[in-house]
Amino acid sequence: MLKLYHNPMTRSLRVLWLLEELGLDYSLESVEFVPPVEGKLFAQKTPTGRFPTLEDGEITIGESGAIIEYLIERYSEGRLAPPIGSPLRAKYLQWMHFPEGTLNPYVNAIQRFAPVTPAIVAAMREELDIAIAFVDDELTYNTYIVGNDFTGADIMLAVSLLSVNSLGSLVENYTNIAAYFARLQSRPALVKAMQS
Ligand SMILES: N[C@@H](CCC(=O)N[C@@H](CS)C(=O)NCC(=O)O)C(=O)O
Repeated sequence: MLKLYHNPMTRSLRVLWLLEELGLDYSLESVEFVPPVEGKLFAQKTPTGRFPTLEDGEITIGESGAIIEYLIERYSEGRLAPPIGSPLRAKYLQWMHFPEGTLNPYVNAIQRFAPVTPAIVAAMREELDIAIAFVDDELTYNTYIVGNDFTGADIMLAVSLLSVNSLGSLVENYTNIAAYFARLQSRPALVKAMQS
């Protein structure tokens, strides 16, 4: 049985969204988010100390990207990812890892250091803006981030873009991203995940 330790304000939204997209049976344990104290990370009340955490029988797994890849590999029956070895696979992997590898480090740093180091934060915002423009450009000709089909990489990216959005008016500034958000928000699986 799949069990997700969930808090709606966190990256566990990614996993919940995917569980809904795949139509899997799962149980949800809603867990309160404890604001991290300096030097005390991994203190959330989940088996890994962070969100998201998924249990699948004997298996316990953290890291949202790893969980998305694991669930798709194990349960999607070929959906939501280009097959291994296919031409689109490299692009899929790039966009699967871009959100946590490139976007979120800026978001985390801006949120953490905004009150104390405005000059550094301003520089990071500029760099983040360049990364966002790169995403917007990629969406010029594509319906989804890897091409015409919705994949797990969209789940990874969209939730990072929501975090970026919480820092400013991203959607208004980037028309391709705004249209992409509108397309994603019409997906019943996301609507359901956002209600939990
Ligand atoms: N790269 C990790 C980041 C996990 C993460 O930072 N989770 C946050 C909530 S979105 C958290 O649990 N923070 C509390 C902590 O790290 O102690 C992922 O994608 O799962």
